[in-house]
Amino acid sequence: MSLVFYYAPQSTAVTVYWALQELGIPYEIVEIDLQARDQDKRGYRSLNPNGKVPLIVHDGVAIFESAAIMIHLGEMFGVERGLFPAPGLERGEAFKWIIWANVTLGEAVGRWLRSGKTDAGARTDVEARLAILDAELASKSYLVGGDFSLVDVHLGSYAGWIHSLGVDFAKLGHLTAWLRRCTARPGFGASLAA
Ligand SMILES: N[C@@H](CCC(=O)N[C@@H](CS)C(=O)NCC(=O)O)C(=O)O
Repeated sequence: MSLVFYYAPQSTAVTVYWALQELGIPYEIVEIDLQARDQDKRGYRSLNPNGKVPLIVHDGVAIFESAAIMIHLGEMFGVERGLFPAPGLERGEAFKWIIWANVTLGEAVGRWLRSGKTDAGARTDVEARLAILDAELASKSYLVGGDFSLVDVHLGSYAGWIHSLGVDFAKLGHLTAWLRRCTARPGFGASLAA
């Protein structure tokens, strides 16, 4: 098995870095210097025409988009390690939350950031969508299947980033407690230090 992970610190790629720590599988890491615009080099664009990180190349197959990478790693390596649900209803829930983060939550965050954080409506939408996650976590310790999984890695990484942008989590007690549980894991610490 060969797995090459294209990474940049303080980027969406940190999510995948955390997942790889949890999985404990061997991989080669290639740092893409976004300031130096390594992502525009022809060799990189031939693997990811979007010119963005993260990207993995698994046995010669290039996979971009953090949600797709998380699902792929979960299916291939997570099930046997108890970090991703087997095919079935919980697998459907895993897809639901990972896609929701990138599409629905991400849409509001992107709109808010593109306005230079001045669009109050977008900010309200970010908070309303985080409240959906908070309500989900009112009755459970982790998002899917009762135990920590790559779904928590994906959404925990995303939620932590949103918090760092200055969104107040004071009213989101369940989300905050879950985020503390997730980010206490060594894999999270390692992803920040990388
Ligand atoms: N939808 C993509 C977004 C990836 C993305 O926006 N990556 C940023 C870093 S956070 C990037 O590589 N930017 C470089 C550029 O746009 O030149 C994903 O989830 O993987």
